[in-house]
Amino acid sequence: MRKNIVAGNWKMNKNVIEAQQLMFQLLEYKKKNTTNCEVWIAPPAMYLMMAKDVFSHNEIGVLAQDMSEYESGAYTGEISADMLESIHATGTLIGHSERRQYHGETDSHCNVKVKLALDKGLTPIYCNGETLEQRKSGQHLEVVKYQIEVALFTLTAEEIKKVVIAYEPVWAIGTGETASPEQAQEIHKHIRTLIADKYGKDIADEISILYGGSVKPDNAKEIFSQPDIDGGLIGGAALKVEDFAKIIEGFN
Ligand code: G2H
Repeated sequence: MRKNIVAGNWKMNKNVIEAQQLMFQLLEYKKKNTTNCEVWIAPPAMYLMMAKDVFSHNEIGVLAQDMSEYESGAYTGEISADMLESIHATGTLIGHSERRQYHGETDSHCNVKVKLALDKGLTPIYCNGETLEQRKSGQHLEVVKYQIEVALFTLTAEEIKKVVIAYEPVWAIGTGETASPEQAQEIHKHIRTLIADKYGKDIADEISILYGGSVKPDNAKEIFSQPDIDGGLIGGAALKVEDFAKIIEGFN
């Protein structure tokens, strides 16, 4: 059975005091409550070590928001797969639309990063999704197909089983606009079918596909109830423990 996952992407938010406070609030919540999904967070890179200390018994998985496509060397500002492995991170986001938009990341870069992460035993959370223009012109299924094929279809069956996919329509990110549960389900099913056609149904059924884009406490349950949606990648609503907890409880 594939995993249900709720992952919080903190993006570039919180100073060190605020970050520590939220981590302890999350730890407290996790100790007091049984959750029906895995809970992961992706804090800014400079707080990853702190997160590993706070969640010392792996109560909450710790993800990077990005990782270098290079193994090591003169790449100022970058974080390597080896560094993430050495702190026992759970994995890393790869190809978030904000990385694509502001840092020129492409599906080919993502393909290299996914492979590097897997080689180090990290879980890659491969983010993809169409823009508003692409949806309006009816290209969304084709765009997502291309993204999945380029970034993932060089992997072996054993490798792709370990990938988590996050479908995040760009038009729904941080805009307050959410894809309807039916719109999201359509794409999630499309992604699973693409994987089934290439690797077989058993493999496709093992892969967790998360939805991201303005998930909030009041819409999480309905989104998570769709058959091919296995959780969420949460941005703004992951910054307050009360909101994040309600989203996690969408699986109760
Ligand atoms: C999508 C999501 C988390 P938000 O980027 O990655 O952000 O929930 O704020 O739309």
